[in-house]
Amino acid sequence: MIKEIKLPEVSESIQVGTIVKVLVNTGDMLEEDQPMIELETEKAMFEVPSPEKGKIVAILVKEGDKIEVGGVILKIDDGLADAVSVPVKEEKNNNIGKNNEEQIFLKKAQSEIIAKNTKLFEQVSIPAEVIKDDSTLVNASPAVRKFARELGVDLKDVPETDNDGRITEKEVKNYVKSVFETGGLRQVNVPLPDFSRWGEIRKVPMSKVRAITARSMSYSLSIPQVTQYDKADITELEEFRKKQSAKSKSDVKVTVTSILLRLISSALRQFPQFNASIDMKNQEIIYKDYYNIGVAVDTDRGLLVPVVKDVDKKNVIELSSELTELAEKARNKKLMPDEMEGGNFTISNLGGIGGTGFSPIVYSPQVAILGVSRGSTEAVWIDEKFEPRLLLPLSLSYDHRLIDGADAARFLRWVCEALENPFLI
Ligand code: CAO
Repeated sequence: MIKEIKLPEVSESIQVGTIVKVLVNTGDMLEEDQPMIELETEKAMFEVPSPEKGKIVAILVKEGDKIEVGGVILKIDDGLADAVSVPVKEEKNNNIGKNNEEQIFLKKAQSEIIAKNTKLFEQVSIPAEVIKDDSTLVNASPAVRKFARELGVDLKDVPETDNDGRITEKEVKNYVKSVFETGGLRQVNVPLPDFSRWGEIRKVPMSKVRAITARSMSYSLSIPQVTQYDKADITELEEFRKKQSAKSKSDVKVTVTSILLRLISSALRQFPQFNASIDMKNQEIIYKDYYNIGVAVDTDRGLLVPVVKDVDKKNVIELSSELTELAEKARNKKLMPDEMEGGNFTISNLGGIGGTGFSPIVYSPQVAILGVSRGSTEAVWIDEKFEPRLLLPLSLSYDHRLIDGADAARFLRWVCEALENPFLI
């Protein structure tokens, strides 16, 4: 029987994505859970596994296509029944558009998408091909679109508040007002000079991860923030960590970052304003009674921040193992959007690479982030003489609208003292 394999819902907040790579070919035997495509969305890039097995008889998408949740990715023959009723010619390659049947499937899939969108977004004219720009998925009248364009507002950013399914001029105005009230600035697209005047250049399209990072960093840096620096003496901690790792029967390596995760969750409990968000519109501070911490992971696609959930309920070994798994998933494009959501605080450890200090950018709406640089041996004046001690440079950036400098100094000192007393861990 011929079956359509559709894009499943991967996260409530994701409705559309771009196909980065098609990982299968027509004629392949597709196994259950085998990755079919690599999908890039506003939140993450990940592989989409097949929910069923069967022989691939048609692939309806190609690299660069946009696809909505429910859109058909490919068709399989599960070999069970009805196979005779749908004659399917075997494909020699996955060249879209060359085979008549595929063209029919493609047309059908496109018209399904268009019909769905036309119904949902009556005022929007969707191009008669696969959707090119996801801002067209926002339901708004041409007048509101023009108004938003004139203000430099991306309609995707405007929250729809009166639940009638359409963005109104009032909602655009309220959004602009809130952007100013929260201190967030829109990024201005300053025209660039013609760099080719001075030599050869290459233009490469920005990846989704880079585009999202650029947008979220610009917004986050518009928040008034300050960085507090300190150093923790981790001489004893390192000895303890090495002993623990040597003693450990499992493959799990206790790392500086996993120890910090555990300590930071305790610090957040001690200093609740660091585990909060600020709501300028409603003039409220939202304190969170759960402890989810993001960890910046360096991948070949750029910075990704998976979130370790309920850190306070896990020990250092469990945290080490979960962090290793999340970092691997991030590097292997296996991280799902919900694994990057819900963080209250972020740790960015660049110490494995090097550096003596840096000021991380608060990942708004979080209010603080801890930067960790490379630990190194320094001469410290102790009991009337210099002693070689291993010092770990820490930098805490914080949202100064909610956190005062003295609070930040106390928070960071608390973390340093906890690191200096490893028996507490
Ligand atoms: N000082 C000195 N050495 C450090 C260190 C530090 N601050 N942090 C880690 N190291 C060492 C570890 O001890 C380990 O050495 P050994 O192999 O001898 O034990 C080595 O560096 C590698 O550590 P790791 O990377 O395996 O483990 P981790 O848990 O400390 O870090 C992770 C995990 C995911 C944070 C890290 O791999 C990573 O991706 N860091 C980059 C984060 C980043 O890009 N931040 C920038 C964000 S802003 O653009």
